[in-house]
Amino acid sequence: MADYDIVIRGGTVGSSAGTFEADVGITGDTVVALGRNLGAGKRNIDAKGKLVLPGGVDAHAHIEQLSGMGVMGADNFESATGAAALGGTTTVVCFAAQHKGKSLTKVVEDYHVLAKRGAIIDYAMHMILADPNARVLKEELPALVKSGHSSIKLFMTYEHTKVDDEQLLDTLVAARENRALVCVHAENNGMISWMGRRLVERGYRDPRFHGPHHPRLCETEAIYRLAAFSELIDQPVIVYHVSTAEGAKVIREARGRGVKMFAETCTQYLTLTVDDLVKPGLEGAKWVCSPPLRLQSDQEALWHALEIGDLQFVSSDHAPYRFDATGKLRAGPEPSFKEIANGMPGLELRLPLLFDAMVSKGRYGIEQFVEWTATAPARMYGLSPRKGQITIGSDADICIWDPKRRTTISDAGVHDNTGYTPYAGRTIEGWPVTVLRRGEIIADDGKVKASAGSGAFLPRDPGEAAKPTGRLSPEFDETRNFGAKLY
Ligand code: DUC
Ligand code: ZN
Ligand code: ZN
Repeated sequence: MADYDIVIRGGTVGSSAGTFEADVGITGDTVVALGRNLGAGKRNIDAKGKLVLPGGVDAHAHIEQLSGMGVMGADNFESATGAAALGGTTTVVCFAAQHKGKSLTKVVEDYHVLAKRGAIIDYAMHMILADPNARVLKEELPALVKSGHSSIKLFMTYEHTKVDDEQLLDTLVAARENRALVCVHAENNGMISWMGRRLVERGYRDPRFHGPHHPRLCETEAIYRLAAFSELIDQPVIVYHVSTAEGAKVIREARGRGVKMFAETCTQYLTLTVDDLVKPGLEGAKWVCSPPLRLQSDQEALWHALEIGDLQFVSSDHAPYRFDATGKLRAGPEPSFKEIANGMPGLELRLPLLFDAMVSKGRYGIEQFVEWTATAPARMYGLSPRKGQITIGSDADICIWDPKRRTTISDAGVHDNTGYTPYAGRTIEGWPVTVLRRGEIIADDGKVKASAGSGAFLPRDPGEAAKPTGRLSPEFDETRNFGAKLY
């Protein structure tokens, strides 16, 4: 009689607290034992010389979704989450995206149909609100948060999805009342559109002008404004994809004065620079994302901000567009940088690239890698302890890493639907060779082993992060003293 369904034997288990030698016993979909010389498993996986790490949690990926520029991404749930599994990610938080005039409830329902049909890894959903009117906030939002969609995403830029300051404030109040987190793409829309117009009017159309199109100050200003709004309403916020040293500094200052502001950066802002946009012809379009890629010195500042806790985790911002008329070149064969779809693929390579940059290059330990790519995002978004760690009672979402395996990245070697990777030609060390999701092997040695639709929806209670501080700004106290109530 076997004691467990699966035992992963002899590996080095990694957690955000450190590493230890242990076998991992799995029964059904759950981790039930951690210890030396565990009893028999129906299946035994030899992990000697390997790392046994929690499956990655990617909390920011655009899948089968119409973008803020009105472009459909290249991936469906099956292609995106199959690629994610091959790269060691077992949980994704993607976006049910409302566009103006649409019912949020219907958007979420429709998105569930797509996810249920295609997902190979487990998934939760943020709700993008492009039209946060009173009906949406009062009549639709409360039930949607209760049914496990406990985070809202807002854009401060992009034509189809941007909200103005008052809409942002209204949404922060509604989030506070319903105990939901608010995640924000923070860039100043006016600066971007003014800069874009001036550049194109003067004939500067090449992809390399996408850098100056989004001046660094557009991030600094928007994060500062968002922090002020968050402070006024006392509503926690998460700043998405911080790209600059100055952006990280504004977050540090806001946190220093007690604002409950959290933040992520993304793989590309740690591993690519604005020089990658400089390529012959339109090739640079593959590196157009927003915020744009920045400088080497920003990479250093972002690592430092992660180290000291001003940023808490690293996502992919997977936003795949093919290099053809369905995606990057949808505006015709000679688009200006303004018309190029924004985004790059990232779900599959987020963990291998970060493992290489952090662990293989000796810059950080396994504990930081696990914390920033799995444990922290799971905790932040109310998925802990089920996801993001290997502990007794957690889902058996596990990657067995060969820390020495060297891989040269190529367009042909990646598995999503984009048709290229911005990282082609790089050789990296460390790869997740076998990946389990809820006790089932879903990827092994470069092959997806699970079927489309086997991923499960993860309803989320809001985590601790979504709790307001309770420190109301003076205006609200003052109005209360007059017997008035603003919210
Ligand atoms: N930025 C991107 O580059 N792509 C998706 C959306 C975003 O904000
Ligand atoms: Zn964004
Ligand atoms: Zn995004």
